[in-house]
Amino acid sequence: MWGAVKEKFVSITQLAILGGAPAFEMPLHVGRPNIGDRQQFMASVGQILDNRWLTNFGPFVGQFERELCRFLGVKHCLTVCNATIGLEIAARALGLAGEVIVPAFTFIATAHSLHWQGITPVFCDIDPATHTIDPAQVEHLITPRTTGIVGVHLWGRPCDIEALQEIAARRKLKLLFDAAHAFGCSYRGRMIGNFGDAEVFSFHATKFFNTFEGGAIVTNDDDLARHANIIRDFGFTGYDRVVEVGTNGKMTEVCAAMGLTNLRSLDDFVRINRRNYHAYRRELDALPGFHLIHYDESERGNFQYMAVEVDAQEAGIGRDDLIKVLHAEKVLARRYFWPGCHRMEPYRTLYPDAAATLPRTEAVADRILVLPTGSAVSEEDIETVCGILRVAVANAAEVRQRITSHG
Ligand code: T4K
Repeated sequence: MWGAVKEKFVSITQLAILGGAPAFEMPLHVGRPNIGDRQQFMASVGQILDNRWLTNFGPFVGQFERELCRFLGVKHCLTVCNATIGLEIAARALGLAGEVIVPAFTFIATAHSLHWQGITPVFCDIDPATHTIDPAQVEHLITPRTTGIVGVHLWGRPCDIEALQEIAARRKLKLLFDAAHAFGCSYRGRMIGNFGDAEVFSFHATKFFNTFEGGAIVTNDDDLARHANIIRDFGFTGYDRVVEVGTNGKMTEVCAAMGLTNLRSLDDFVRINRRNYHAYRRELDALPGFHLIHYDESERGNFQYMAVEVDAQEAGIGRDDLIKVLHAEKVLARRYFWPGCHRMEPYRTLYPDAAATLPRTEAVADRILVLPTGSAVSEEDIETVCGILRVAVANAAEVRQRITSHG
């Protein structure tokens, strides 16, 4: 058997999907926000109100950007209102146009940030071992219209950066990284943020490090930083002087204050995520058909996504049925990033045959299950979640039958 089953979950009849009471009273979310020292944050809010300086590059944004540069060891950091706008600004500042190669297995914002500005995202398959863009296929997708590659450090695990840099340099393409998941992670001992032409982080509420909404474009390229800075501020270079099309990408002071507060607790957030990751490993590694993603612990990581691939053959029950079982227990597990960008509009209509060229994306998207973690999730919660999964797997046929008969 697979270790001790939690007392509540010794028998199939206790599952909520079979009529039992839900395991949790309140929903257990995949990524509740981590929140640092409230007093420090509230004091900063008071300071902002006293300053009467709420946005437009105030002192909190300035300090936050300087601290991020120091933490990451990068020359330039431009905070933004969210990572989607950050990707749009970075793409425009880099002069991306025509076609840009992106993984299909990512959050839709990666593709939309390009399509929004008339750039064609060309979907590339992933390496099934890392879930990141496959450099070998990138090479095959390059055409005379290709201007760049956008790699995504999915789950905070870096892309094959060296291979992508080599291709980009040889084929004279721009290389941008969507580092939405990878704040606080390193690649070969160097912090993510230092690679490609630029990298973009997300500080959304659901990320392990948040500024409510927010993000940052980071780069070591002076000209690119200067250009992105102008685009972030409507195209202004001074009072009454606009030199190009820009947008409003600014971060507010209150978001920067949240960032400064949460930076102080960053190590705690990582420690808790790492503890949770190992708790899941202990509970699920021996469960048939459950393949947890691995984090390379010789590098810095944030452990913020607890992603599992479920092999329906080995487990006797598929990912979608397990989601139903978990949701009935108020465990709101997710299927990030099913069904893949190529199966969402407008790409689904534009490229109806894309799935045939993305077999590994398709396979992983059909198996992926993302479980709750973060500072709102305790080891006891994890034991309960894993107890539910064990009972569902041990009684797979009956659970499947119940789900089928109840639609
Ligand atoms: N690139 C990649 C690879 C990304 O994953 C993302 C965003 C981006 C780019 C774009 O970054 P941003 O423009 O967002 O900065 C969420 C987030 O909205 C999104 O930021 C994130 N990736 C994506 C993976 O997940 P949803 O639609 O799944 O979020 P939602 O509202 O269902 O929330 C997720 C969970 O968190 C729920 O279980 C509820 C809980 N929650 C949520 C919020 C907002 C809370 O407990 N408190 C909260 O305040 O997209």
